Amino acid sequence: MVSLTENLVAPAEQLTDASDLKQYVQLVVSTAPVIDVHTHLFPPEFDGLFLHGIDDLLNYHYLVAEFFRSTKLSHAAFWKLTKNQRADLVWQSMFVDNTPLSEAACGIVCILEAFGLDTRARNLTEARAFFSSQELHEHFDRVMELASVSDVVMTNDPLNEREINLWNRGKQLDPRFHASLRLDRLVNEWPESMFIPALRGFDLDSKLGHRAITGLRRFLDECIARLEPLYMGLSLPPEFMFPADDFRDRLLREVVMPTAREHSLPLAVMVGVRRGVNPALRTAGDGVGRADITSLERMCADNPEVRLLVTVLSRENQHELCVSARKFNNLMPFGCWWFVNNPSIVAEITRERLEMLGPSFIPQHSDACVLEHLISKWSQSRKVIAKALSERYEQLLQAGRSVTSAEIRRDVNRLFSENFREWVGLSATDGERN
Ligand code: RAT
Ligand code: ZN
Repeated sequence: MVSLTENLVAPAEQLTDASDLKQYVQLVVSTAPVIDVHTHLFPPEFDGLFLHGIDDLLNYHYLVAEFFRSTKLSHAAFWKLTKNQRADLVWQSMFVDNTPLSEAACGIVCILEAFGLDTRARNLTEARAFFSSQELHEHFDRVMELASVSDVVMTNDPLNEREINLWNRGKQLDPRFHASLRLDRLVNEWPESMFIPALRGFDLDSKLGHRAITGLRRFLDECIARLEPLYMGLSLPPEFMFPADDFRDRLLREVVMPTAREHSLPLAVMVGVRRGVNPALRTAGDGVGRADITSLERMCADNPEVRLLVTVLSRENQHELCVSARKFNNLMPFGCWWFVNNPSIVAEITRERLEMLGPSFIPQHSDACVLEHLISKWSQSRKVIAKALSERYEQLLQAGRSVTSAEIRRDVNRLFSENFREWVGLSATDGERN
């Protein structure tokens, strides 16, 4: 990982030439270590959950959704195939019979290229041989290095028995991995969620009586003690309202927010996903809807001592979110999520955030599901962020203020790491929470 302190330009040197400035910003942004604040990755020791290699990459739901636009195969027939058979089909259709023009497809090309593999291969023989010959831990280190990712935040579902069993094995976690406690099922699916085995023994009742609330608080306390998450997380549908007369509202007010306050744990809210729009697509079947940002504002106003990390899925909500962040300094916008993680939209969102919030936001997360996504997603994001940032510095220059190389590095460090570290209380030296 190239250090940002590397003395390529003297720290106090003012960059007064627009093309030097652009080049320097590009260099700094392309190499700066980044904390990936929201992923679906697991460390290699989480057997079965650690996804990597060409077959997992080609089974990524972003690609699967697109594959069905160019095939006559039925969904049912596709899901009957093995993972490798599905990967073969996706490759043939999207990379051999068609040009991989989409962002998700182009990402695969970027990954193959990073490892010197044939991006025009007729089949997956070479790629499979390469990935299966890699020692997992070495490969993991290499990917982190190539992507210049210093830390990865996982998405950990405390109701997922398989995952909890892995945590219970008590293995030492790679210090670059951090947990986040995902509360979707608990909060969005009550009262059905009370029957999930992980919640047995917590004295629950469907109406959420006093004992149930105490039981759920105890459950979260225990999860926090075991996983030491950096934040709690929740995705929400576009129709989410706050306040509301429903179980979700009570769970938020009586369980989640008090837990956030007691443990000084931020809450990440990800708003605008319509789950299961086309169930036949399985994990690829979710859609998007425009959310009510005033509900988020009311959450911020009612809980001034809770730090919220917020991302919204609809392009139409992005500008409103910037305005809300200007009103509530307990709201930290983060990332360009899922359907808005496309260069054209990332460029637009990053520009408006820089214009409206300066360096006080978290520009991107990868949402990587498969290890090597870190390479493709960060490579693309860095290009777009560098461009947006250069434009701001150029504006400054034209307005009459040059910047120094040290200032550029400071800004990038803040955007890529420090804003998150400060928000969640993660120290830079030892990976420990403050
Ligand atoms: O972007 C994605 O991978 C989605 O499928 C979701 O996982 C989403 O990011 C989420 O965290 O709910
Ligand atoms: Zn996600």
